[in-house]
Amino acid sequence: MISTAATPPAKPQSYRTNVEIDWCPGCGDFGILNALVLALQEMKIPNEDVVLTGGIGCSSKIPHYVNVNTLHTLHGRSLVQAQAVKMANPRLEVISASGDGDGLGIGSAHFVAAGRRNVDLTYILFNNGVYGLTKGQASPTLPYGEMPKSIETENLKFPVNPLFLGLASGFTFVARSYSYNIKHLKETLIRAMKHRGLALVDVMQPCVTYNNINTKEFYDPRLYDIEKEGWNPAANNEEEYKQKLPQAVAKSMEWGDRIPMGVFIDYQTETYDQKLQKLVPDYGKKNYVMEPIDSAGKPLNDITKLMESFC
Ligand SMILES: Cc1ncc(C[n+]2csc(CCOP(=O)(O)OP(=O)(O)O)c2C)c(N)n1
Ligand code: SF4
Ligand SMILES: [Mg+2]
Repeated sequence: MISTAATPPAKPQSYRTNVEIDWCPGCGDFGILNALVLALQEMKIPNEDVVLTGGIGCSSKIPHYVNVNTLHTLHGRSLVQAQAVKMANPRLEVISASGDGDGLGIGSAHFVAAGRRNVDLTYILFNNGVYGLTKGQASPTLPYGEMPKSIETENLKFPVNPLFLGLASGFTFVARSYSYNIKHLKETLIRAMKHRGLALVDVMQPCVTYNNINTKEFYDPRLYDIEKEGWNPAANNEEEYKQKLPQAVAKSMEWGDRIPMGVFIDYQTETYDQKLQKLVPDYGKKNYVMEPIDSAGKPLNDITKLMESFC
């Protein structure tokens, strides 16, 4: 399903829709919605220039609640659609939302493939350790041996660490934040959107209905900000990146009495569209999706040459 922001804004419009939110009261998803809306307000990006995609899950319903162009896609495909949108129209600010099941279960191959491309967009991972929408089964991030109240035996699988996998796959901005720390989350989202390249924001997002272990009470005393403890994630060239990456990986592995949050790596390097520009001379200069069409959808300009350049 695709919807577009209502009427063109004469003045900035609210970034919230009137769609009724059906998340459980107290769900960490509300904090992510609030932080995203505040981030868009602060960046003053026109509603019609933002595209937000979601997969399937409680978290993936967020496109319905944000007044921008939205795509509610297939399970595990949020990042796929987001990359396609950005490549078709690099002018847009593209954000992809996904649950830990959506993004790291069924969507895990796309997560890794996206890291290898480095398309300029922001990926928000709602990390609650469970499949909330389907009644709390263990998700790929649930720690080994844990048994939240929604499952009948302890988790027999080892978890996927989104930060570690993001760093290993090549995401050029990797961060963690927390849905009950709106200020940190809003600022992290702004930094992620300003980053030129693929940004991952792993958000600790308690599911108050099914996960009675990874709760607010669990995270509040444990989360600490690595940047406040002196870590500088900036890598401005390949040499700095190679030097910082192992340290960022080591930090990403920390889990226990202290859980790190903040930006782990912020590497400025060539994006996928910059590489495409070298192959397709007009790419990025001309906005192909804005080419005029007639009422039957036929292009009014001759685009034969353009199509040939993609073959
Ligand atoms: C192809 C397919 N397989 C399975 C499902 C069932 N399903 C719907 S949502 C979901 C998992 C959602 O978990 P997560 O992505 O963590 O989102 P949350 O609800 O926790 O926010 C599953 C398995 C589906 N909709 N489509
Ligand atoms: S089931 Fe969990 S993740 Fe889904 S809305 Fe309720 S609290 Fe949030
Ligand atoms: Mg989940």
